[in-house]
Amino acid sequence: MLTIHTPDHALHRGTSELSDGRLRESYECPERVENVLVHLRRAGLGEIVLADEVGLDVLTGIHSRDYLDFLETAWDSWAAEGRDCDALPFVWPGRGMRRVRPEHIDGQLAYYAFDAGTPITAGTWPAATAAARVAVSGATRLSGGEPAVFSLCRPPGHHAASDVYGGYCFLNNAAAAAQRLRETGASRIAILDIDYHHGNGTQSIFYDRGDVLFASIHAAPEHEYPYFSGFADERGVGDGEDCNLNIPLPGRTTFDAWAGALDAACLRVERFRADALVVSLGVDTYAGDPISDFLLQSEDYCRAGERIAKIGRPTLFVMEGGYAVDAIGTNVVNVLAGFGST
Ligand code: Q9C
Ligand code: ZN
Repeated sequence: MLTIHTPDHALHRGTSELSDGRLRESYECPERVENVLVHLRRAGLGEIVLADEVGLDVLTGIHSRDYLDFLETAWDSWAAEGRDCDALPFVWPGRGMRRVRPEHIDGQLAYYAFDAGTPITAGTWPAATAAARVAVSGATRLSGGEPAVFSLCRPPGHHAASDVYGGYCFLNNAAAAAQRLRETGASRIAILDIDYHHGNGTQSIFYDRGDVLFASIHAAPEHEYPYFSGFADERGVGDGEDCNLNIPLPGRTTFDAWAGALDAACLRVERFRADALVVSLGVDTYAGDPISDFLLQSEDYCRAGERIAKIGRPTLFVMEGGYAVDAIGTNVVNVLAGFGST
């Protein structure tokens, strides 16, 4: 399997996310990617290359112009207030208040963010655009005939919607890849999201589209972040009706139950007869993950990869979550090796 990455991810290192009532350094850290690269090289899974110099016009197909402009300039606006710490929102438009875009940076952070756990730093925009380039490069390689590609994106993307950021995500890498595949000849794309958290951003971007299926297995939102998205009755609207599948699972879910849900999601993907498959690959379902509550073991990820391979489509894996830094590489390599073994 071909892996695509960039060193520019390291430009983004959050030092303050709000977690359990305190500010702490972000769980979503550069060491995650370094650990994945160590294990990919050790496993000899295939070529590892840098992202191509692809343009990012595709982003305007999935994000609004005002949102992209905000992200690009947010750090400068923040720094212009004399602040040198990470930028976080501290207020939100609650029920009954007006959702009008404020002029002050503090108001804009509140307008575009949906949590206080996603710090913007001086390097966030260059890192996020580099991650999008890693994803779009992967899509381009897939269109060019490569059967399977791993885009080692960081920061992750699946919580980012058209004009909303959160959950450590700014630009939706998987959505950008899917959009790119659509623009380069594919008629139907399936996105399979196996991150522990619901991919609310990806769901939202494609919710009214019938050309992109979104299928996700994740922790039930009654009890887990992002709390306000990911319920089983969210099935798409308009042209996108029945092109959205959510399979929420309870806390402490083990591999047996999770594998049953994966099979159901894969069956739906197979029935969609997509030209290509994008997998939002989070390994925060791991039992040792510090912020998650599923019980998958490292060996289980091989079986997950095997099941995904059975779908039998050109496949782009896009890195999402996974915060057990010492195990993330093993778990990712196991998915990719399981995929390649069949
Ligand atoms: N006490 C992804 O996996 N909540 N994002 C953290 C820590 C945010 C996860 C709470 C989780 C976001 C891409
Ligand atoms: Zn996650």
